[in-house]
Amino acid sequence: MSEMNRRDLLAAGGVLGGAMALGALNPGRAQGQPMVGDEHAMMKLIPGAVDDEGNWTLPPLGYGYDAVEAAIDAETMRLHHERHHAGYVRGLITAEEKLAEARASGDFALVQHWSDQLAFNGGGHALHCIFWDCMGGEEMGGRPEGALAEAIERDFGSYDGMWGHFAAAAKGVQGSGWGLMVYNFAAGKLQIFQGQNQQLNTMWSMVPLLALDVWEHAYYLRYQNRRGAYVDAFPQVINWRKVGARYAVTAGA
Ligand code: MN3
Repeated sequence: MSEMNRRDLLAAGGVLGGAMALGALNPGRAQGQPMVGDEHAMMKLIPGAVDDEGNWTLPPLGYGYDAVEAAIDAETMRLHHERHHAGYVRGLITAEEKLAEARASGDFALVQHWSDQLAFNGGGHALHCIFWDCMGGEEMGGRPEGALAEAIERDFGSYDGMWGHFAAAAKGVQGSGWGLMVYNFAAGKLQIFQGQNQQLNTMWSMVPLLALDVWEHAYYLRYQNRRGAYVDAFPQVINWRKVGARYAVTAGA
């Protein structure tokens, strides 16, 4: 890894500790050990999802609710973070508790229900952590740089090609969901997906790098039903350096 990438990673919220190498893909954590330390850098692909003890938690945004007004109003950001995202964290914890109870009792009558809840709320928690991390900071509104910019040219032809595809996908999600630019580690390339709800339309071999929430709760106060205007405003608040930091970890760039 180049010194530039290492610096960018450390700047990306200070979340990506020293051992950034791909060895982090297989941290070999012993049962019961807390999930902390440099060997767990891959966990930081979902920034702030767990606390220092490895428990699911609602992470701070890392900027004020009014910091991304160019695209999203402060009240929407506050409600989205404090209520919607917090609700997914509670739902994720509850689902895990109920599944632990089922294992202890041997009664798996509700395993389908709680597995659905685990996927929905766990997907919601992970994607919101990434969504917040894609925005804000001094660099927001810029363009991809370095290894990520090269990968975008390689896999989409150009930045404009990528953004045109991403925006169309985000605007075209049927109902509630996400626009997602991901790193597909099965093929070693970038792709764009249309997430449905919080957990559907995945290929299981992907790490979201850029995530745009297109549930109505993400934009309705300012934009009402004009999802397209919300998507078109999003580039003004994207922090590509943080997106690039996630790419560097997943691709080993
Ligand atoms: Mn949301």
